[in-house]
Amino acid sequence: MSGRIPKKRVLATVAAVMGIAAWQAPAASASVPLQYTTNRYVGSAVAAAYLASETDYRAVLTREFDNVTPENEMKWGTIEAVRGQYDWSGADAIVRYAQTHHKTVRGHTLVWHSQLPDWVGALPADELRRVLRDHVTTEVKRYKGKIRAWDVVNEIFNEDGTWRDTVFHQKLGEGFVADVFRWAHAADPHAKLYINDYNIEGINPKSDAVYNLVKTLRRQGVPISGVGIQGHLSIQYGFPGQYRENLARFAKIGVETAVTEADVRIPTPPDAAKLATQASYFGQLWDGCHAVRKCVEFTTWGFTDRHSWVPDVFPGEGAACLFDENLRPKPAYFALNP
Ligand code: 9MR
Repeated sequence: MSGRIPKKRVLATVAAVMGIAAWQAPAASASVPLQYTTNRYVGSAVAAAYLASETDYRAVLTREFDNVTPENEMKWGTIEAVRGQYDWSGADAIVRYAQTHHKTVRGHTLVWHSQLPDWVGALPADELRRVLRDHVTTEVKRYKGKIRAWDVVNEIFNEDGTWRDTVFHQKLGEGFVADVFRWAHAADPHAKLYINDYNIEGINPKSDAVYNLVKTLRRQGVPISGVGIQGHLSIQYGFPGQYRENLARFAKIGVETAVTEADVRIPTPPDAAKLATQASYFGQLWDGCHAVRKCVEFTTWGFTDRHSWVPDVFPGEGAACLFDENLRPKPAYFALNP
């Protein structure tokens, strides 16, 4: 993340030059928004609907973060649910918001087995390949110059490191990955291009598979710039082992890393002890990213417990975000911004 000066340091320097006493955070209330405390991009997933309808949601997002990731608006199932009928409205609204507020955008996601329209899955191999090339090219070109980084392929491996059985893998073979990176690069040569997955925070068979694939693709000259580590954690399962070592090994082979979807779910109801454990997990994710060269971004999967995918998918768990339902910062927030 060369070239970016920590904004907190800039503020301190300005204060020093002006003869103002060094800035001090009041106890338990950080008055410097998170985005100004770090030289990493700090982002959140965002939903266009809430951005339009909830003033307080929009205000906290604008204040705290300098990157946004559309939570669902750029997925194939959203933009082309019916073949040939495009709906860019949500994606356009988020990109417009980002441009107006000088925030970067992480595009999410071009190729994913989930939220994939049925018509795509039904195509024969040769047509699927053509349609996939069109899809990647059309979407990347539409936002050319406006997306800092794309999650090009999402969740292509199983937990044991074998390839996930998707229509793309079944019909096109492993080569579809190199193809989509090349098409995306041709459509926007300046965008960073990532592979993204969950349960690859630590060193394990799945992160080994990502590591080996990235090494191979780099050797073949495929334009892949980074690895997105989603960071969906639960306080029930312990913090992933060898997280920093994992980030470091990717840096060593020349690719960026980003924490792309961090949240830490807890069995509900939350209490002080659970929130403290959650804060420690968030802190470890954040600190590890800051400790490793080339970990350039820390993005959370939503910022408020008011809107989170967790309770829908994990009944009995929730409260996974940095801010509570009323947009009050939780202990986890103060672990990142003391
Ligand atoms: O948060 C997203 C939720 O609103 C959608 O219903 C869901 C669809 O599968 O996708 C969620 O986001 C996922 C992301 O796109 C990829 N990594 C896992 C995220 C949580 O499921």
